[in-house]
Amino acid sequence: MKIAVLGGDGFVGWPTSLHLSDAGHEIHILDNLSRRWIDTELGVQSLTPMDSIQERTRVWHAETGRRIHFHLIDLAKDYELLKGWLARHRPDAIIHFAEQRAAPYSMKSDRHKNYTVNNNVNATHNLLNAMVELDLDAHLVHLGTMGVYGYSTVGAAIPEGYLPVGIETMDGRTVSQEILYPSNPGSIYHMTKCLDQQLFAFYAKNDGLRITDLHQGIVWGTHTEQTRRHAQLVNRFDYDGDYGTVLNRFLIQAAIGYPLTVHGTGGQTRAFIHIQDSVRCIEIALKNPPQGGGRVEIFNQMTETHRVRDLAEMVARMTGAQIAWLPNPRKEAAENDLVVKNEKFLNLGLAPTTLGEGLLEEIVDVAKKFAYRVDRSRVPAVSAWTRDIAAKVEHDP
Ligand code: USQ
Repeated sequence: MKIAVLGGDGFVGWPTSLHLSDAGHEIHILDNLSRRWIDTELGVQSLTPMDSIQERTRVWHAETGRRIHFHLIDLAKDYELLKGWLARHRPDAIIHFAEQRAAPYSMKSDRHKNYTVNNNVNATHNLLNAMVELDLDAHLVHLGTMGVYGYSTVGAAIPEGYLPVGIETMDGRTVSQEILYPSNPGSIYHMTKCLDQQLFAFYAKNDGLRITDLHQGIVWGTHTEQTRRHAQLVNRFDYDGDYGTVLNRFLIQAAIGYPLTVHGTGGQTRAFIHIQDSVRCIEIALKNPPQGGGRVEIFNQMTETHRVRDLAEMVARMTGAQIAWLPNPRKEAAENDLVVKNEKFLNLGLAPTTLGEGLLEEIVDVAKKFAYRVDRSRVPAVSAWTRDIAAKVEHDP
C-alpha cells in the first residue's frame, strides 16, 4: 500500500513508519516537525540523541534499501498544500498522528491551550475535508486516546467505543440505541481527541469516509525491532515533566538516581501498551478496514491496566530507587479502578508484550547509557491544571 503517515517523525509515528516500510509498504511521512520545535521551546531534548528526519530516512535506506519519503507540511495551517499533496499522491491509507499529544503541555498556559485546540482540531478537520473534496477513499487510521472515556468505570468494563443504551419513548416503550461512549476528558489535549471523535462520526455518516479510531493507552518502552537496527534509527525518549509518560519517567528516574515522582497517592489506574505492540496494532488495524456503512471502527489499543503507585513500587523493588510522594499538579481522581475491553485486537491476533517480560531492564539500560543527556531540573512536572492547584503545588516543599 501507499501509506501517508501524518506526524511520522514523532514517538509513535517514527517506529510505525519503519515497521510498515519493513513490511513492504510505500511510506510517505508528512510532518511539520513541531515536536522538535517544542523541544526547543521547552529547552529539553529526547534522552536518546535523535538525528534529523532526513538523516533518519537516509540511514534507513542505507540499512534496508527501502525509501521513506519526507514532506514538510503543516496540516493545521497549510490546507492547500495538504490537499495538493493528497491529490497528487492519492494514498491507499492515511495514518494520523499529527497532533500535540501531551496533557501537561496542553495545560501550561492559555497560549498552550489555544495552540493545542487549534492545531489538533484543524489538522483533523483539514484532513477529513480534503479527503471528501478529492473523493479520496483512503482508509484513515487515527491515533486517539483512552483518555476520551475518563477513568472511572462505575464497576463496568469500558467497551470499544460504543455503548448500547435503552431509551424510554413517550409511549412508555424502551428502545435500544448505540451511542459513542460518553466522553469525559481530563485535559485540553484529551478534549481535542473527544472533538476528533465527533468529526469522525460526522464524516463517516455524511460522506461515507472509512475511518478507524484507535483509543490508545499510555505507551511504555522506546525500542522496536526496527529502531534497534542502527544507532541512528533510535526512537525519541522523553523524560521531562510535560512529555515524559509515567512508566518511562519512573524507569529513567531510577536510572539517574532521582526519586520516583508519584503524583498524590499514586492511586490513578491507567491503561498501558508497549511501543512494539502499538505499531503492531496499527498494522492490524490497517489490514482490517471498516467496510463503510457510516460507522467509525473503534479499537481500545491497550494491553494492561496498572495503578501508578504499583508501578512505582515495582520499579523501586527492581532498581532500589526511592519514591517521592508529590502534590498532584493535575485535577484527576486520587484513586480509580479501570477495566477495559480489548478483545478486538486480541481476536485479530495481537499477542501482548507485558511488563513481566524483561523489557523494563532494557529501558533502564538505555536510560543509563544516555544519562549524561538528562537535565535534572526538567524532571519535575510543573504544569498545573488550575490556578488553585498551581498555588498549592508551588507552596508545597
Ligand atoms: N503521573 C505521575 N507521575 C509522573 C507522571 C505522571 O504520578 O511523573 C501520573 C499522572 O498524574 C496520571 C498518570 O500518571 O495520573 C498518567 O500520566 P501520563 O503523563 O503518563 O499520561 P497522560 O497524561 O494520560 O498522557 C499519555 C500520553 C497521551 C496519551 C495518554 C493515554 O501523553 O498522548 O493519549 O497517555 S491515556 O492516559 O490512556 O489517556
